[in-house]
Amino acid sequence: MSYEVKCWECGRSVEDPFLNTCPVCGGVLDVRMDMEPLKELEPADLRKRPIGVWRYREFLPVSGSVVTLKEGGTPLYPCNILSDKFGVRSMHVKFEGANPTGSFKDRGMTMGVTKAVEIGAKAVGCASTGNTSASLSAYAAKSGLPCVILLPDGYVAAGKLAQAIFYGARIFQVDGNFDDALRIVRELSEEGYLYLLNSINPFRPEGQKTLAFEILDQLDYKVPDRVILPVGNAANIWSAYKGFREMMELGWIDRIPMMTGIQAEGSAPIVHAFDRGDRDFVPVEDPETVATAIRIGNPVSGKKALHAIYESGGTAITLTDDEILEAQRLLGRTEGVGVEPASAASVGGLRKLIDMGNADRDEMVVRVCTGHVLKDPDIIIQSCDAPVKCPADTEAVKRFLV
Ligand code: AN7
Repeated sequence: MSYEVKCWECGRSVEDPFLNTCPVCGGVLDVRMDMEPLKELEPADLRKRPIGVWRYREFLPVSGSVVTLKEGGTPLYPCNILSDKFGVRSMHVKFEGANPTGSFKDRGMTMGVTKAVEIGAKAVGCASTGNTSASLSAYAAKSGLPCVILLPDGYVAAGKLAQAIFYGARIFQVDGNFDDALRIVRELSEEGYLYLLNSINPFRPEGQKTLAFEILDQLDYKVPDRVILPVGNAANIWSAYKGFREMMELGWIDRIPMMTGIQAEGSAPIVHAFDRGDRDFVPVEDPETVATAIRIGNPVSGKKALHAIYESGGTAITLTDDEILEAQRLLGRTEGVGVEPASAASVGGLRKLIDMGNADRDEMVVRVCTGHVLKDPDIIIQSCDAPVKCPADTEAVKRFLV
């Protein structure tokens, strides 16, 4: 395993592992694995190990021991009832809610916290709409590193906040939104208070790219036509694209799925840029959506995400909050898969793309559902029918049943 960290904008090599932007041009960084040694591998070699992030360890920039909670290896559910309903040929859900802390963030954190330990970080930290903090606090606990978390006060779902508190992180609820919290934690990291583990950290997407590896592995290297993901800070769609690219470089696949990003209408800088045909985006000042996970106006990986969408021939669209919540219930009530609102965006997104005539019914589609329904119990209680209150009496219950 050998790799280089390079500026994604100007191409300069960056040696200092504590940096998360280019010291010369300020661009975002990117890890480039040396693909040559990987050419000796075959998919069958990897399959000797259990499925999960570390099945693909030769693709990851780490050589020593790892901080792991056995992340990844999440189910890829065929959704036959829903695909019939939508009238599409084939549709799967990659259920990332089945990760150790209930979201896809664990793929990045096993990698990122492993790196933090390797380079001798004294503390780790992040800003978060919730899932990043839930994940980092668990991996920090496992590694023994202190953990500092900044959250937008009042906009983090109860399950996620409870997790971060539970695992023992030091938590600050900032009087501002996610973008404010990220600005502060970036300054703290520049001043040496902590090793930053937001997705601007170049190592985190390396862990997250295993999402693409697993999708291919689980489909026996048959390439889906389209992969749909919710987009917030925009690292996950980039990471998945990167995973597909690496498999193509090795010749294990011959094309990349159309990377399709879904944002909430009130929080959609990437979709606006895509609609204009731009490769850069204008931040949204006051992002708003019921899907608090993706309530982000200034996505740090926004340019990378746009690159992934354009280069793969994909697309980006918005959903309203009502469409998101409807899709969430639909997935739960037809397929038995419980996801949080942000994740449901990928489900509602497909229906809308078909209605708009932007997706072919003949496509083989994988929708990535990034987080578990239990992350945000309040939204379920608000958006679904309330249970019936009744006396402790069989006859009374029977009357309600008819
Ligand atoms: C369930 O936790 O940004 O586009 O701070 O929790 O890679 O940011 C969460 C994002 C999608 C968006 N689905 O992924 C955070 C945070 C869920 C999420 C996203 C998030 P990116």
